[in-house]
Amino acid sequence: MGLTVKSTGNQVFSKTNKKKYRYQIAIAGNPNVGKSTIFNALTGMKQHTGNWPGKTVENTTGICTFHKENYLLVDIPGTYSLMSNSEEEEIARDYICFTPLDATVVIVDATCLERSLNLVEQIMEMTQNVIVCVNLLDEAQKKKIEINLKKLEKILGVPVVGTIAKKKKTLRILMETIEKTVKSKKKQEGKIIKYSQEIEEVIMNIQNKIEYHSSQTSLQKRWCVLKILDGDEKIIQTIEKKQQIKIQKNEELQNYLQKLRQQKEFQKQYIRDKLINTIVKETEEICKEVVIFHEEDYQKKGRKIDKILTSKIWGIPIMLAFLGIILWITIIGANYPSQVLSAFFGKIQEYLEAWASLYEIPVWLKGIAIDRNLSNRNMDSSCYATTYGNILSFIYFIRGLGSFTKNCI
Ligand SMILES: Nc1nc2c(ncn2[C@@H]2O[C@H](COP(=O)(O)OP(=O)(O)OP(=O)(O)O)[C@@H](O)[C@H]2O)c(=O)[nH]1
Ligand SMILES: [Mg+2]
Repeated sequence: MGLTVKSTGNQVFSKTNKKKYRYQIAIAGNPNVGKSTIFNALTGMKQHTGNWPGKTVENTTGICTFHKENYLLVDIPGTYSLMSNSEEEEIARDYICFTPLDATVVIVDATCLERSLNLVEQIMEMTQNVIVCVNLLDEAQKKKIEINLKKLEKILGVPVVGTIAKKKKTLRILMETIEKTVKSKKKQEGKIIKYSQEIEEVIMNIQNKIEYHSSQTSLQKRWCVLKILDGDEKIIQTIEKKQQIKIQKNEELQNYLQKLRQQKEFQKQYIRDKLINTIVKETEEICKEVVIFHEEDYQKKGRKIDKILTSKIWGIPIMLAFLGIILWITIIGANYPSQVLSAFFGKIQEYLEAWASLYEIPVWLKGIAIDRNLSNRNMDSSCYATTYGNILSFIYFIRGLGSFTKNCI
C-alpha cells in the first residue's frame, strides 16, 4: 500500500493511547528544510509550514500508517546544532538522546548540504538508526547542484534517501527505508567521527572511569564522554538524571578532569572549539566528495552575497537597515496604499450614490449598501487589518533575524 490519504490518515497521537503505534520515529533537521512539510504529507496533519526559519518550536506528533503498521512520527524543532545553545536545541537534543527511538530521520537541505551535514554528524554521535533524507532536490536541480546520494550513503554508513517533499513517490521511498531500518534485526551504527589522537586517548581514559548501565550502547557511552569533556554542566546533569550515571560525585573522574583542564587545549572553551572544528572539517571533506556544482559562477555569486550578509562588519548594519525599512513600512509606508484604497472606495461610493438617486433606491437599502459611514467603518477595519498584518510581519521578521544573527554571525 502506498501513501494515499486513506493510508496516512488523520489520526492525532494522544498521550493516553500509546498502543496506537508500533514504531517511534523522530524527524530532525536544520530550520526550514521541509520537516513539517514531510511530516504533514506522511501523517495527513496540518502542522504550520512556511518559508522562514524557527516556526516549529515544540515537538509535534502524528501517526503514519504504512503497510498496515502504525508509526508515530515526531516533528522536532529545527536546529543548526545540538550543543544546547537555545531552547529548541535543548528540546531536540533531549528528545533524540533520551527517548527510545526506533529511527531518527534527519532531513537535510540539498542546496546547502555542508551546513546540514554538521547536524547529521552530531546526531549520528548520539543515536543509532539514523536515516538521512536529502530534501529540496528540485531546488538543488534549479541551482544546478548534483548530489551523489549513493556515495554519501557509503561514506556515512547509514541509509540516504532523496526527496522532493511535494512528490509522494519520493516519500514512499522514504517510508520504505524507515520500514526496512526499524524491522532490521541488526542495530545500524554509522560512521563515527574520529578526533585527534590525544582527544581519543582522553576519551578512552574517561570512559574507563565511568560505571555505565549494562543497557547502554557503545555509542551512548562515547557520547556521554564527549559531553563530559565538553563540560556543559546542564547536559551533564541531564545525563546523570536520565541515564543514572554518577559523574559529579565520581571522585576519580573529577580528579582526572581537574588535572586535564590544567592543560590549555583541554580547557572548556578550547576543547569545545576543537570538537566542533573536527566535525566541520569532516563535513567539508564529505561535501567535496559528493556535491557537484554544475554552475560555479552561480555558487560564487551566492557565496559572495552570503559573505557580505553574514560578515562581522556588514552583517549587523545590513540587519539594522532592514529593520529600519520594515519599521518605516509599518509606521509610514503602509499609509500610502491605505490612502490609495480610501480614494478608490470614495470614488466608487460617489458613483453608487449617484446611481442610487437616479433609480430612487429606498433610503434604508442605500444606507445598508453604500452609506458613507458604513463604508468608512469598512475602511477603518481594512486599515486596522493592514496595520495588524504589518505588526505581525514585523514580529516574524524580528524573530527570523534573531535566529539569523544567532546562527550566522
Ligand atoms: N521546492 C521545495 N520546497 C519545499 C520542499 N520541502 C519543503 N519546501 C518548502 O520549504 C518551506 C519550509 O518548509 P517547512 O516544512 O515549514 O520547514 P521546517 O523544516 O518544518 O521548518 P522549521 O519548522 O522552521 O524548522 C515551505 O515553504 C515548504 O513548502 C521541497 O522538497 N521542495
Ligand atoms: Mg516545521
